[in-house]
This record gives sequence, structure tokens and C-alpha cells, in this order.
Amino acid sequence: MFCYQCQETLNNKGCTKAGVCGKKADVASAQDLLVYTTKLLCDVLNNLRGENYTIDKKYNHMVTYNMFITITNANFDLDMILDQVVKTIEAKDELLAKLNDKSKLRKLSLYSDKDRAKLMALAEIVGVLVTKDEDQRSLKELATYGIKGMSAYMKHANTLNYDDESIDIFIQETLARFIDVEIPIDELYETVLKTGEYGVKAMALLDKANTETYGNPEITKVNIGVSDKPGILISGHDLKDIEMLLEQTEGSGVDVYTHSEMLPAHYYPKFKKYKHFIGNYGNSWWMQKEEFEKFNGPVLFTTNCIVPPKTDYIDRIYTTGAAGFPGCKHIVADENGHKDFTEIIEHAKKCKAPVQIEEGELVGGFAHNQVLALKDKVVDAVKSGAIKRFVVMGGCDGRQKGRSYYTEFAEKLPKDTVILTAGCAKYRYNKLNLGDIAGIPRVLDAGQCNDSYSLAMIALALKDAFGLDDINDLPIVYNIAWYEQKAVIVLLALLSLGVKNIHLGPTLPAFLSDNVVNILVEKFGIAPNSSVDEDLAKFFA
Ligand code: SF4
Ligand code: SF3
Repeated sequence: MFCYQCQETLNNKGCTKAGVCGKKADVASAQDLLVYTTKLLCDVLNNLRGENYTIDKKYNHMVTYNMFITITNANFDLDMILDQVVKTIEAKDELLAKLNDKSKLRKLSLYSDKDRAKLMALAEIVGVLVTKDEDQRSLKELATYGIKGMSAYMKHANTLNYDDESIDIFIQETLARFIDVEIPIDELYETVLKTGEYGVKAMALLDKANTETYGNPEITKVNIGVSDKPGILISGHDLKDIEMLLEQTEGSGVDVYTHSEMLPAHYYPKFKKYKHFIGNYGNSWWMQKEEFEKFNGPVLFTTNCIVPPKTDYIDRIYTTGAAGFPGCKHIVADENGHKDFTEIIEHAKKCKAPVQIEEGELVGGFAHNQVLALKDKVVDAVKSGAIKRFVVMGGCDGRQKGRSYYTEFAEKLPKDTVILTAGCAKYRYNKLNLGDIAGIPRVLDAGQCNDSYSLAMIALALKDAFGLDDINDLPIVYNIAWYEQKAVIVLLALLSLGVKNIHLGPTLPAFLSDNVVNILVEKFGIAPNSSVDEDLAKFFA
């Protein structure tokens, strides 16, 4: 195996024997195979479009679902991944039969044999290292990981019946092109930039899907304590799943709590009516081993980040959608997208109530609509000098010790700064008592990592409010934490919106070659972070 797609890759070089994340070598190979067979499917889809064939949405959704499965900490289930490889081959073969001119295909039917052992043997020749040139590989993977993140966001939008085929076409054309091993650097660089542009479109689509379906997030106080009833903990990013879970648990005597990236579900008006939607339990994803034991009830993973569960509670872990873990029950949607959570609810009824690990409240819900409603107040605070600077600190959290940097950074920020955040990175500082400025909290949480779109919208609106020509003239600095591939698409999206001088940490991605880093430094002023004091001095010089 070779995998270097996330921030905790071994020695910041690559995982070769097993993943630091807990991914086994065979799972990593099966994921490479799934990415490759998806590229073959994309090649057929593109050629069919060229023959004016109307593509059924289910194939677009299959492409994004497949890429989503391979995201860090989403799916560790070898059988489930290989099943998906076989389904993809079948879909590709079915569509291939409809294609008149097969001469333009990059590869024909490389995997028509669906024997699993033979398929796994082929995995070695389709992995990341097939592209030998380090810079080509770097740009190719940068775009591929951006597409993985984008696919996750598309999948959430698709589940709510929102589609934008232009984004699917970009994804499919790019993946099909990446079947080729050698691709000129200039073309790859253009593809990386385009990935960012489509990333913005995908996040805008998901924002529209979420807000039109569930209402605009509002300022909300979220309880972090517990009730005395048994509960179900729901983790990940899929709002449709939490909607169905809340509906099905209502009146059952079982309460519902959010975990990690599901916290922002509390900010949506549509979910506020549920009395049994108690609050948020625990912290960032990487603390789940300690916290799930204390939760006592079942946990439903709708997406990443799963930490391989301890035997003490593995029987309480359920997965759905792109998430999977061997030995955990996977809940599948029916043909109408409905998921039956009865088994989890019945399981919860036999469990004890959660142990209280914290008490108090968190405040969030500062997505674009809510912040823009406060625009005059914010603009006045900036004009009066009460707010000197905004610091965008969104992105991912991770278990690396050095990430205490972000807590220290938040604590040491001058008191006239406001943190804008989204994603699980917030758990490094959202429980600190940082106070407020003229009634505006010093940590404004827009929501999940995909809601980084909101942060960009807020920046663009402030640019207009201050009559500036360039988004980089705003009093905003960017100190972003990354871990997995959704943060990659967030970063590429910000670059495509013209944001410069982003500090990226806690380490620069291992998949960026020295030359690619140099390009990003030169064109966008990207910089790695250093010590808290040095970075504060740089930002506030
Ligand atoms: Fe290693 Fe990250 Fe890949 Fe897991 S996802 S195998 S930790 S690089
Ligand atoms: Fe977190 Fe996994 Fe990336 Fe959605 S839950 S931000 S790391």
C-alpha cells in the first residue's frame, strides 16, 4: 500500500504497511482499486455524453459516492469496498455496451474479471505511485483529493435532491483524464485551479440544499450536558440522516445527541422543534474512544471520522452511507432514500443514559445569512476599532499533539480579534472563555467544514461593505488546520476566490512536492505555520 492523502501520514511521507488512521493494507489497496475503476466508469460516461446519450443521475451519484468512500476515516470495510468495485465494473460494462465508438476510450475493459483475489492483485498497478514524476504525482493527487472532498459535499447535496451536472461532468472528465499516467505539469496545474472553482460551486450547491431544506442556521445555544434517558449519538456530516433519525426517535423515549461535525445540525430551524434533540456530546472525532464508552448508547456514523472502535463498544457502532467498519451494522437506504433506524432505536432502549462528561452550552450558528443580518453591527465594530481583525481558523482537527498550537493561538490572540470558524478544528478553542466584543462572540462558528463556504461569503460581503476591490485588503488573516480531503477542497476553493497568504498547518501536506510548494508559495503566498508567538508576530506585524 501507499497512502499519503491525510495530515497524519507516517513521518509526513506516506503510510506503507498500515495507515496511522487504522486502515489496513488490503483496505488501502481496495480503495485504490475503487478510485481506478471509478476513473474507467468516468471515461465511459464522458464518451457517452459525446454521443449525446443522457446520463442517468444514478451514475453521477455512483462516482461521487465511490470517491467519498475513499476519504480518510470514512470506510474501513474491505468487503463493502470490494462490493462497490464490482458494482462499478458492472455499471461500466453495462454502459460500455451502449457506446457506439469505443476508439476514444483511454482504457477498455481492464477489470472485466470480478474475482476478488484477482482484483486485489491488480490494485498494486493502479495506486498513487504509478505516476513516477514527483511533481506530476503531486498535482494529480492534489486535484484528486480535492475531488474526493468535493464528492463528499456533492453526495450530501444529491441526497437532498440537489444536483448540478456541470460539477459531475468536471469530476468525471478529470478522473478519466487521470487514467493517463503522464500528464503535462501545466495542464495539471490548470486542473488544480479548476478543481477549486468547482469546489466553490459544490459548496454553494450544498449550502443551497441545506438552507432551502432546513432553513438558514441561526444563533443557537447548544447544551453539552445530558438527560436521564438513553440516547443515540449521531456523528458525521449528513443532515438527511439526522432528519430521519429525529423523526423516527420522536416519542420513542430515546434522546438524540450530536457528535463532532454533526454539532451544527442544532443551528438549523427545522431541527429545533424536536424536544428530544438534547445537545452535543463530547468533542472532536479523535476523542471518541474515551467518550463513546461513557455515552452508553448506540452511535451512528453517517460519514467520517471513524476511529477503529474498541471491543468494549464496537457492538454499539452503526454506519450508513459512505461510512463503514467491519463488524458494525450498516444501514442501507431503500430505493426512495428512506433509512429504517428501528434497530438502533430498539438497541438504545436497552442502554443506560449517557454519563455526563461536561456541562454548559456552546454558541454557534454564524453562517452567512446570520452574520449578514448582523452586518451593520460588525461593520460599526470594525470602523470604531473595537474589532481590529478577523482570524479564519476553520478546517479539521486531529490527534497530533502539536495541534495544541491552535488552542494556544486562540488564547493568545489580541482581545480585539474575532475568530471565524467552520469544521471540527473549532473543538480546539470553542470551549475557551474568549468573551465577546460589543455583543459579538469572539468565536463565530459557521458550521461544518463545508460551511467554510459561508466564511468566504462573509468575507466577500465585508469587502463590498467596506468598498474594497480586493478580498485580501480586508482585516482578515487565515490560519487553517487541515487533516483530510475535505480540507483540501476548502483550501482550493479559497484560493480560487482569490484569498492569499493562507497559513496551513499543522504540517504542509506530504503529497505536495517541493516544486509544487514553491508554486503555491509564489502564486498564493501559502505558508506553513511555525510557533504560536512567531505566527502571531507575523499576522499582527
Ligand atoms: Fe495514512 Fe492518512 Fe492514508 Fe490513513 S488516510 S493510510 S493515515 S495517509
Ligand atoms: Fe473533521 Fe474528520 Fe475534517 Fe468536516 S470530522 S472536518 S477531520
